[in-house]
Amino acid sequence: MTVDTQYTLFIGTRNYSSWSLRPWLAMKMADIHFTEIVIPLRQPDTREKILEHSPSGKVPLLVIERQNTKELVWDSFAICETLAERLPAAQLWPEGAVARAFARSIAAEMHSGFAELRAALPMEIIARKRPAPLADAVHRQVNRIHDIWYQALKLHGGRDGFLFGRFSIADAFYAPVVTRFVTHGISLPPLLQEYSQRILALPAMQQWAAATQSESR
Ligand SMILES: N[C@@H](CCC(=O)N[C@@H](CS)C(=O)NCC(=O)O)C(=O)O
Repeated sequence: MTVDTQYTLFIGTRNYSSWSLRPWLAMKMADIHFTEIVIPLRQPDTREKILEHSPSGKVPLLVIERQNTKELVWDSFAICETLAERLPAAQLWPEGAVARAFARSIAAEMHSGFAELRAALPMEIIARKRPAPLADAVHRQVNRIHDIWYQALKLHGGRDGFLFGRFSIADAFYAPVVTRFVTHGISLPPLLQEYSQRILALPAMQQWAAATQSESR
């Protein structure tokens, strides 16, 4: 990593901002040093505050400053791809082409899909909800996530026990889902429960969860 490059990641309220968690976790796991700035969500001036920095009016936003240049990268997927491209040593995607294509596909599937699951089981890290019956579409999407995790772990998961062996952007994209399953009391089969525990036990995840406690809501 070049020492003269400075990274600033703008994120939303940690308890709710699943899109912010994804690149934040990827950066922590890759040991990329960055400054983080939290913009509280769900406030009357949230949009205005985000727009002071991010042209999309959304977080996350990564600001990359180097010498006299300042680049903006918004959107969780674009941020992760940009970091993977610029910092190959961080190995943010799996090494093998087949695993990498699979990892990209499932990260993109999460990024562009699962709307019903997202709406019915929102991320709310500190909450514990009573399990409720799931609508068919949500149930199908929970099952789809089971299939994705099973397939990745069986075909590509290795010694370190992440979806593609070592931690990758794919794990970062599914980390908010892990917390959603806990919050909403969605039970998992043993292999997936172990995977879920591994994600929750990451020091970075614990750091994120601890920080939600001191947030104003
Ligand atoms: N597709 C975008 C979605 C970003 C997004 O929806 N961010 C939410 C917070 S999680 C946001 O900024 N909302 C603006 C608001 O609440 O006013 C991404 O992947 O980064």
